[in-house]
Amino acid sequence: MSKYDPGVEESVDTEIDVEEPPMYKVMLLNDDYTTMEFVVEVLVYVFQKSAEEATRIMLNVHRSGVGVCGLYPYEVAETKVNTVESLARENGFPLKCIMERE
Ligand code: TYC
Repeated sequence: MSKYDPGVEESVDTEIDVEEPPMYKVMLLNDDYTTMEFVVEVLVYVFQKSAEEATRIMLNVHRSGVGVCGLYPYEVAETKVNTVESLARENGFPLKCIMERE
């Protein structure tokens, strides 16, 4: 009775509702004091951008006032914002980094 019978097909509901976590945009804001070089370093170090992509994002922020660095789940986004702001303060720059729900 309790023996596994390979002749009987088991009907197991394999469909699981997997909710994607909400994503957050992490953005840099322009200012007049943070050096371009520092912003590029932050984009490479914190957001794993190539030097070329980092330069492109930095120039976009410089020209338009704001730019997206990436999309991340809440805790990852929060950690990146805190890391950017800590690095900026340690280096005497007013660079602002914010996050916004997608
Ligand atoms: N505007 C800054 C400058 O001219 C450069 C800069 C770019 C600062 C992007 C912040 O998020 C920023 N030195």
